[in-house]
Amino acid sequence: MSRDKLIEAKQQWAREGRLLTGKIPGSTTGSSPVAEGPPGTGRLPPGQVLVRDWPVLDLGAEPNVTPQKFRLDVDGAVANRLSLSLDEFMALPQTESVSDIHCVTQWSRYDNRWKGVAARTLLQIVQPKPDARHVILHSFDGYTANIRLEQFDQPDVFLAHEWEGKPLSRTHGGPVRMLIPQLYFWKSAKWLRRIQFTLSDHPGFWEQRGYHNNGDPWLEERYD
Ligand SMILES: Nc1nc2c(c(=O)[nH]1)N[C@H]1C(S)=C(S)[C@@H](COP(=O)(O)O)O[C@H]1N2
Ligand SMILES: [Mo]
Repeated sequence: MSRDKLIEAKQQWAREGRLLTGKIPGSTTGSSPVAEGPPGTGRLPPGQVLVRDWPVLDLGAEPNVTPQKFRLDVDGAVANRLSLSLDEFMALPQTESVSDIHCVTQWSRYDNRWKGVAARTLLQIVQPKPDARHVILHSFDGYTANIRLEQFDQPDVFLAHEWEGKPLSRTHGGPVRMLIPQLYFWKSAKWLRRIQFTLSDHPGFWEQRGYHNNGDPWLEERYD
């Protein structure tokens, strides 16, 4: 599928409200009983289907980010800006975690083992200014995604470069991708290039095309 057709198809999903179950935990409007409880009581968010493989979803460009081409800038409303080579990034304190993936196109994948730099490690280094509220993720393919600072500032949010003990593949966003397990996976920008801290919000690629600005799978925040 061409890039334009893919984008148009996914915008159409948003317009139609495709896949919406209405079975939001605690909601009384759904026609059938709540299948899964809120976080901690059930593991599969409403409307999701469990898969074992790991689908690839992107705009089709899949940039070849060699170690030489790699650079990660962290800038905007921070006390200490960073511009890191891949070696410098790898020299930061490393952490491992296991988390689930929930993609808005309905698949979920449990127990992914990640290694990388925890967002909180990065926050300690760059020190966001007191008025910083948002984090804008920019990728080598021109993709962007926006989250709030408190969504970035979570123990399971990572700048990941390993999956299941192996370097993250190019198709899945290597050498370094964002990982935000508590939000739909479109927020987890692949081929990460820049992390920008801002005072005001700047909707990202899919957020400008009908997808929800917040993207919480437990609240089924698929579309805006
Ligand atoms: N840079 C970049 N990041 C991206 C995308 C993209 O097109 N470009 N697609 C997003 C979408 S819509 C999804 S569902 C996930 C898919 O990640 P995966 O291919 O590793 O499963 O990446 C997200 N991050
Ligand atoms: Mo997606």
